[in-house]
Amino acid sequence: MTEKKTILRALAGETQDVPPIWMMRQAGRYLPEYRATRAQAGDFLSLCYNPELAAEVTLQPIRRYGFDAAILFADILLIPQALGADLWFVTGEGPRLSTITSQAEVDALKPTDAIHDRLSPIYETVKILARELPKETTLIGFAGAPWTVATYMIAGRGTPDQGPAHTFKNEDRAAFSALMERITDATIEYLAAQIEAGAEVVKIFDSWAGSLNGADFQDFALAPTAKIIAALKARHPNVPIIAFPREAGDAYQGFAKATGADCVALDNSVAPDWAAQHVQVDGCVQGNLASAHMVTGGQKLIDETGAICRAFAGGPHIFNLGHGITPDADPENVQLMIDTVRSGNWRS
Ligand code: 1CP
Repeated sequence: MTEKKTILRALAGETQDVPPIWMMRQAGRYLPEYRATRAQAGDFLSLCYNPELAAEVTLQPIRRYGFDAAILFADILLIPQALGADLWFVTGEGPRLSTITSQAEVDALKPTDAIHDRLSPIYETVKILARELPKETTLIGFAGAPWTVATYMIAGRGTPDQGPAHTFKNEDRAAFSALMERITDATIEYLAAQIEAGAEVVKIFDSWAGSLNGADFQDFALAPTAKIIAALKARHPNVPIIAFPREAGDAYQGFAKATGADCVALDNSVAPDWAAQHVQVDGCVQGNLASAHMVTGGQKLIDETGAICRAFAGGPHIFNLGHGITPDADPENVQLMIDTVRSGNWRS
């Protein structure tokens, strides 16, 4: 056995008796200690840009649960802000941004080099975490994938169907492609800086990949992710990368090979047995318990957690939810999920 951390072993392709575990949005509103620190910071963005407090909320779920990985506390919408978009959060509603709907607005964005002016506190958070995390815990940095980030920059908010982004893509392909390129370049520099500050793994969140089909999926979900991964691998060949093309469906198959990702994160619309056969054959997978179980708990949580562990037991697997935990989740259900995974009682 190597000394390597459990998450890094899974990402290197090792099959383990018990899969390592962490949870999307593990630092978040379901935790009373998170709500207290967020109140101390004043608001969500002030929390993101305060390295001491952002490191504190990143560490809270590690202290409480001993997850195998910590994910940097920040947000995918900090890149638009670093590129010059206005960004604010409306309490109870979500993010709002100035919109982009023309080539002139794309041209007015700040140059890629300028992003670090805004984002340097995030690198400071990473440095604190690299120092303070327990030796066995892996530090994950992240960014949004270009398509998902573009959907927010174009619409100025979250949308149920990413309608404004599809309209812009279909009506002004040149300006849309220019925007995608600007985000892609900025994301490469942002993730490289996180790695240089101490992130051991990075994850690319394409939350709205599922709204792209056919050639659009190839051009705007797969290709930009492949470009980011190639650029990062050229500079940091030993840093593993997790890609999350959420709700990609059949297009999960082959995604790791086509993009160079070391691991593909699965949402809970994917059947674990199908994914073991068609996705895990190419390497590590992460996922994919429905986050609703963190609200409802009980025997159903235990059964579903076990079924996922069994389905992926023949290959490299990192246990996680299929999407972020929600604010109405019960912290005790998170403990039940972890205990179920680590007990190994799910083995038949
Ligand atoms: O009120 C609060 O405290 C803010 C809630 C919150 C949190 C905890 C937001 C606002 N962002 C975050 C942190 C965050 N966001 C992390 C930190 C690390 C962790 O997982 O613990 C990460 C990785 C994200 C990523 C993120 N932000 C995504 C991709 C993943 C996903 O959930 O699909 C997306 C789409 C966002 C945008 C965003 N930020 C916040 C909200 C409420 C949203 C979604 C808005 C919408 O679509 O309407």
